[in-house]
Amino acid sequence: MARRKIVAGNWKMNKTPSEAVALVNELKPLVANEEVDVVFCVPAIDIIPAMQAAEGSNICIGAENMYYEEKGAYTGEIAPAMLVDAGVKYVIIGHSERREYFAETDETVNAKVLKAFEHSLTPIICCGESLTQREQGITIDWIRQQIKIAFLNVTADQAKTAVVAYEPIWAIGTGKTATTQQAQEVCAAIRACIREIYDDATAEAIRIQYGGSVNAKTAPELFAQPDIDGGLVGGASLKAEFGDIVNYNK
Ligand code: G2H
Repeated sequence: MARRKIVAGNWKMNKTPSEAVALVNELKPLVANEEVDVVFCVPAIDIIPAMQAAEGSNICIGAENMYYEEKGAYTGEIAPAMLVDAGVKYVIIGHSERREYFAETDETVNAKVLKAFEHSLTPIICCGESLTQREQGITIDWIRQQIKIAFLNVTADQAKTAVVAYEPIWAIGTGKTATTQQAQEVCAAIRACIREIYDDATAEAIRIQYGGSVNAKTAPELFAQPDIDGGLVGGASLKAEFGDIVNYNK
């Protein structure tokens, strides 16, 4: 069965609540592609107003992060139950910016992935290599390690519903997109790794996105690759261009 494409915006630390409402209203008519799952992952404070603005559209509002504990004395953190109560379905986990600036590790990523599944949230699990790692020729080994740890103790049924985002760190916000071949090669290796951990059915069901300076020009070829099931889009998700990315097939 063909996998349904998923195109997610990652707004990062951009847009106040009122700006979020304005952006959702602007993009709503532009992203109305019923053949694609469209997700806007927004800052926590924007979730509720963005969700209200998106009502009645095909836009699903997601979160950019969550904590792996249920509740308690964790000042500044967002609990999974808070996201669920707000109506969130998707949550980005382990973005390279979280790993770099907020000390997230493969182990905390795994804890968050398990907690997300416990709450029936769909994790968008990020992985990616640095430029040095690519130049050293260890990209695939590195990604396989990230995937194996992220999926520790995750069941096959859970893994089937997960989304993995392959984001080469050197391509994030730099304007350098990985070539289509580079992106497809790593996404195929991720699927092969999932096949090794689980089975064919899980590998065929899981959705793998490419992320890293995706734009309206690069999206059609990237999304046409056999192992790329959509994109995680940063900069270009904050403007009308996101509509063209979502409508890559039109
Ligand atoms: C990679 C991506 C979104 P950008 O971080 O996750 O951002 O498209 O700006 O490179």
